[in-house]
Amino acid sequence: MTQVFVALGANLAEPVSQLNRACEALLSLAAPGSFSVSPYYASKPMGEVLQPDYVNAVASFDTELTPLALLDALQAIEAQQGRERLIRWGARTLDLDLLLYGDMMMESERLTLPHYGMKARSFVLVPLADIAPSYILPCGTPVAALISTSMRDELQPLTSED
Ligand code: PH2
Ligand code: MG
Ligand code: MG
Repeated sequence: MTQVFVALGANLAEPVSQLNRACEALLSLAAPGSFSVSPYYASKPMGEVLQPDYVNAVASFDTELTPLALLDALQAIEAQQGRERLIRWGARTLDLDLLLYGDMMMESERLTLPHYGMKARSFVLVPLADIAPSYILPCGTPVAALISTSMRDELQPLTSED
């Protein structure tokens, strides 16, 4: 059994509902009692593409799936929720990025672990630290050490009324 972290992001077709649905689907991949998800945050789009704001969160669970089987399962959930791969870094109904698979480090055509961009993204680090405050990345760096005040300022926590 391995603890994994998955980043969730959506900016089309009622993003909060997309994340709620995705959590239901992720729960079905998780060992009983192991699933947790961070609060949801609104965040400005990173990158050059003009697009709506995102809703982002991070989930964690234990699974018996191998990294590639888990990647397949994540992509199947994206597809179920209407994901179309049109423009790189463009708007999407649901993006599920595998951030961490235990301490595994790997680089292959389909999958890089840890996720290549995670150490610089507020919308990944802040929710990750919400659910795993003392987590130490496979490179030895504590997640908390990568979070600056300005990163927190980039994110707007959503309340249940949003
Ligand atoms: N995902 C992208 C591109 N830009 N910006 C934010 N704020 N959140 C995302 O999840 C995001 C993004 C491509 O995966
Ligand atoms: Mg992705
Ligand atoms: Mg992504």
